[in-house]
Amino acid sequence: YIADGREALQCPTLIEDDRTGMSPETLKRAFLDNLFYLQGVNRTNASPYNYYVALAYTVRDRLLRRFLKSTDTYKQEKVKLVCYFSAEFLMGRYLGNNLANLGIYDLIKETIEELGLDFEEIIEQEPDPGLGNGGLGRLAACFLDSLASLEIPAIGYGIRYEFGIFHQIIQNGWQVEIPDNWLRFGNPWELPRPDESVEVKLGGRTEIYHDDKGQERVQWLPERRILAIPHDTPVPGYKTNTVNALRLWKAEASESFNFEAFNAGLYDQSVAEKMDAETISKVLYPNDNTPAGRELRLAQQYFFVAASLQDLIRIHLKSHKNLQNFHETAAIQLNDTHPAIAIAELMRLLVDENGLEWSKAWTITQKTFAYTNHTLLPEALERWSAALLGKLLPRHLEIIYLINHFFLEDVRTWFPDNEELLGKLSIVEEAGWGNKQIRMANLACVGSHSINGVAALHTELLQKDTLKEFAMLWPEKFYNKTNGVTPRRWILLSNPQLSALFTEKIGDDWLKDLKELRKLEQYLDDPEFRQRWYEIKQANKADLAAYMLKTRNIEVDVNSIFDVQVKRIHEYKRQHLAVLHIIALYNRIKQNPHVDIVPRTFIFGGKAAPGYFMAKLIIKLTNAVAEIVNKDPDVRGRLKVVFLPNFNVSLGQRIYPSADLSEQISTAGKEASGTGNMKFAMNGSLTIGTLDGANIEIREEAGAENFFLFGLTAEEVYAKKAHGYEPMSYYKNNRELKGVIDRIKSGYFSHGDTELFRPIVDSLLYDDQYMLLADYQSYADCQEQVSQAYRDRDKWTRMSILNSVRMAKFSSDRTIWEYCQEIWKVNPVKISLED
Ligand code: KOT
Repeated sequence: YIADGREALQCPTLIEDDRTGMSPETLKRAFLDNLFYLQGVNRTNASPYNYYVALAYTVRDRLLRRFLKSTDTYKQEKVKLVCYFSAEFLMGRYLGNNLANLGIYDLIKETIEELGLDFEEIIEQEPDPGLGNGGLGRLAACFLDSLASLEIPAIGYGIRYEFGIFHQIIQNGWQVEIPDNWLRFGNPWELPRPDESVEVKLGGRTEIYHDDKGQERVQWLPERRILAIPHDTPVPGYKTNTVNALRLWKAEASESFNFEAFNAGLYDQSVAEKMDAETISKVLYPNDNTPAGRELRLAQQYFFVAASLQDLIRIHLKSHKNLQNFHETAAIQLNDTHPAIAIAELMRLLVDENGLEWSKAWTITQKTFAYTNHTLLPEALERWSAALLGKLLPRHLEIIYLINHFFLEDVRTWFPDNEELLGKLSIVEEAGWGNKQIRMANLACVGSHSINGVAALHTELLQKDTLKEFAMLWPEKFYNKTNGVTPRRWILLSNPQLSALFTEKIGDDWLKDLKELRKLEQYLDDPEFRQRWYEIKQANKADLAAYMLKTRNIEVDVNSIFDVQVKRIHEYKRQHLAVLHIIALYNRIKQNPHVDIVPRTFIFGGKAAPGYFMAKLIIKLTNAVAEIVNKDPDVRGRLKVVFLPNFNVSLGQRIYPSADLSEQISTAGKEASGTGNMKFAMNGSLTIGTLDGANIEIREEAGAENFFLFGLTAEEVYAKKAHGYEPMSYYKNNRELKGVIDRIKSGYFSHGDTELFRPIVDSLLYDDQYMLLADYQSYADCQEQVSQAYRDRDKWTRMSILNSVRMAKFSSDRTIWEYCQEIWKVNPVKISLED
């Protein structure tokens, strides 16, 4: 067998049954069987969605053997498991990814096409599972791919939200949110495991009692119990036998509770309680870089963390007699502070439920947890009011007070008489009027053996600023782990043509070791190679142009610069800085309709948190400018502005390969890392960016001469703020900038309404927290350099090639390997398929 893919699967079994066989005949039979017996349809009446489901099951069948083998091996070999705790996993569609990682993408595509079906159309049927907001959730997904690809025993723990991130539509230029009912038609990828359900307690009070030895102990008398039902999705590595699990918990009413109410004749009450329980995993909070602060959100966090810890303790006790060495079984990574309540929960489980001594339990807890911080924005740091936390989790509040008490006692012995330091380090913040707040970042720092930032600058600023007291206390706990993205989804799947070119020239080792791409630098001076590079970019642009025509009815010129900014909409990310520049170009054309401008297509995409007024107004402004610019005959196809609705993982896969220019223009010191910046560069986009987050490292790797740099540095931003920043002076002293802002003020983009965009104008002129006006001229000048560079196709193509082939550092394989070696202390485990 060569062509049947079994070789690629390294699967020695010779059974050619319908659920494992890889010959085209068997695959076709399996596919048609899944159409008929699982869905009750046949070739005459099947919908494209039916075909998708049939294919999904055909692929899932071929994952299961390795999935179970992986789980069994982990159990038998008592390996240390990497447990990624995250409230968000933004996985993107599974079908194409699983085919690619199994190494059977082409085989299946051909087989499906032999049946006369449209493979692309089938792939597009899958709802994009949007169980995350943006970078933080997508990072978790890239990490799972890398963990499995590096053969690391790992599990992702999170919430099976019934509704993911809302679907965004644009109406009259405004964002409108539509619920994302992604599970409506079922989910072929998940395996519910009701037999492994666990109970999660909430509310109530605590009580002191005496155990059989007369010891004084505390127990929690909860008010409610909720069932957590695990749903496992297999996560295959790229061409390995490792298939790890993403275990997401669904909340349901615990049967006993229901039953009692039912028997008491309180049928309606029992139904109400059931609905109440299910609310917990109902919907993802759509906030990025802002905390929700709602009781239900805290319930969600505790729910998945409590269920996951019970799961891990159950696994541990299968092969160990007690919990003394729990930290040798599980390395738990906290994806930001969202799961940080796990620290108090593990203490409760160890001390209250398993009778361990406090200090022993504390040592185990600290050795188990590691914390990743994802933001420097002070307002994004999670705090829970002690009153709210105590109401939902009374025992945890007591435990947090105890942790804080012992911690501060230690600090006092190390630094006597330093009340100010104590105040900064304290997990409990006294916000006045007896209003206590629990600082989750402080809890995470105290309860973990490792604290990391997600890019070099970010980690540096954490140590110097946000977490400086902790860095002073425990410098050895701090690590930098610059983010990365998986080249499987973000190059191989997204950009098949570029991938084919890579593989043609250097073989396919680059997919497991992105450093291999450096070998392509030898083709830099080869005009034929550059021509092919250029043609691939143009072909990808043509695909996106067709998509824009179809979805937005906007015609764009593939010879214009595709200048793209896709990411969550946030003031610190400064989408509106790009809009100011577009208006400046527009004004130049209006002043001189014959001015020579390199044609550009400005493409925006991203969601605003539904409660974030300014972000929503920025979307409206972008669309308002698009409306005027796109229809103005003076502009004559030189400028186009397109806001693509509902930016998500699937749309990202279309967009990154088609971009010429990647906009990474956050105020320096505000974007922790960014990961879109990496996806663009890998696909040959050039970056215009500030010295912020991972941009700095991207520029280092690509070479400064291949990066369009502008703007203040983080240090300059702080200095300017300290010396009293006056945005108005930039407005007064810069004629072009004044013209831009006056154009908005005048109501030109708002049908004469001078009030609509006033909040944006006022915030820029009187506050400008994110220093758009200070960076404006530098940005506009830099954009002029971009235009000039684009005029020289050969030069641009060389820069594009160098960006792409020098991005090895930003493979999440590199990131994950560092976490494994330095933080988790785990090694690969080979999965054998021999019985
Ligand atoms: C969300 C809520 C509270 C605190 C932080 C966040 C957060 C941060 N959500 N996403 N991030 C982003 O995480 C990415 C992955 O590390 C970074 O690349 C990006 O800069 C963060 O903004």
